Amino acid sequence: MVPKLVTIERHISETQRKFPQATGEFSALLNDIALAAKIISREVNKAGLVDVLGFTGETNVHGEQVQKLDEYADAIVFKALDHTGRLCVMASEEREDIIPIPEKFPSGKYALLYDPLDGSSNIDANVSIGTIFSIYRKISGGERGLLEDCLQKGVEQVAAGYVIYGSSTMLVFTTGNGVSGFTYDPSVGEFLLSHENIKIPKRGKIYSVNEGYYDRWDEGMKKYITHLKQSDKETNRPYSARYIGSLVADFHRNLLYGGIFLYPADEKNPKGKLRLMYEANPLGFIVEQAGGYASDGQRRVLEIEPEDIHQRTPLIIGSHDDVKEAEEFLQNKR
Ligand code: AHM
Ligand code: MG
Repeated sequence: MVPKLVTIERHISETQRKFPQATGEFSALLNDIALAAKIISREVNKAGLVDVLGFTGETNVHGEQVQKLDEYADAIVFKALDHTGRLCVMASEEREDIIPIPEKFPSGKYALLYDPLDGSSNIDANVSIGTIFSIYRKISGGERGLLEDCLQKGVEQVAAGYVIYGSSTMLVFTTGNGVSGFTYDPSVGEFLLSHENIKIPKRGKIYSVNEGYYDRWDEGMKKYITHLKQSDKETNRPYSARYIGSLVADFHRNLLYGGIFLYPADEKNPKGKLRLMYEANPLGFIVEQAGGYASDGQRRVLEIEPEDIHQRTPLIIGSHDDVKEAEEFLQNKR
């Protein structure tokens, strides 16, 4: 049987027919992001060969500076999208300030925020890493984008997604009509629909947290993790512990199997470690679209009013009932 081949473009135009309110304007943007993903994926897959080929020093075989992969990924995303006329501004986890669209290119209606290579400290061990992105509508009045276009609450996102560079490369995204997953087929150079309408189980049996920090946690957090380890047939406890230390990979697994990921505030990181704009909001939008929930322990992540593009937040994300239960512990209600 010949399989149904659905590319990102086709999927978006078909979604548009099902949901007349969907505009399909993201088709081109997502395709440009997919192009960046293909290039980053190629480089990530070569990472292990760098030593073998002997160009770990300052220069590569072409006499060019060898960039760190995360800086390279940052530049690729920017270059794949700077000239399209669809974006008015960008912001990257790798850069201090917002990134204007070069004057020579037209300005557009959207702002793109991205974490070019999350978990990049894992590259040398061949662990899966990812690119995360988030798209907002331009709200400022002038022709070019400003900081205020980037500094919007997560509920204002119009699209968000991530690419996971794993045993295969996948692009998972939402434009507000459910979550779709595409797997990259390098032999044809296309991302093809492989996971339609992803839904996260209401309750999982996996917890993902860096338990090495146990001593730094507050009582509520300690009590919650102890609770997950205690046996109880009805609620499927004890849960299994799974922590890769690479957010996209931990999140992706929990999205498919069900489970909860926690990076709470602790003594050393009173605001948590992860970034609201580049990590928590995009994954929060995706998880909610899949039927899950994202919290900072006290409130819904998507409703946090951002003050700084690099601000950190505690992140508790995953299966709906698990995150709600964790909130009860973190708010000392249990
Ligand atoms: P990065 O943005 O510097 O790559 O850090 C983010 C990563 C996440 O991928 C992961 O969830 C977290 O840091 C792990 O932190 P820790 O090593 O403290 O558990
Ligand atoms: Mg990151």
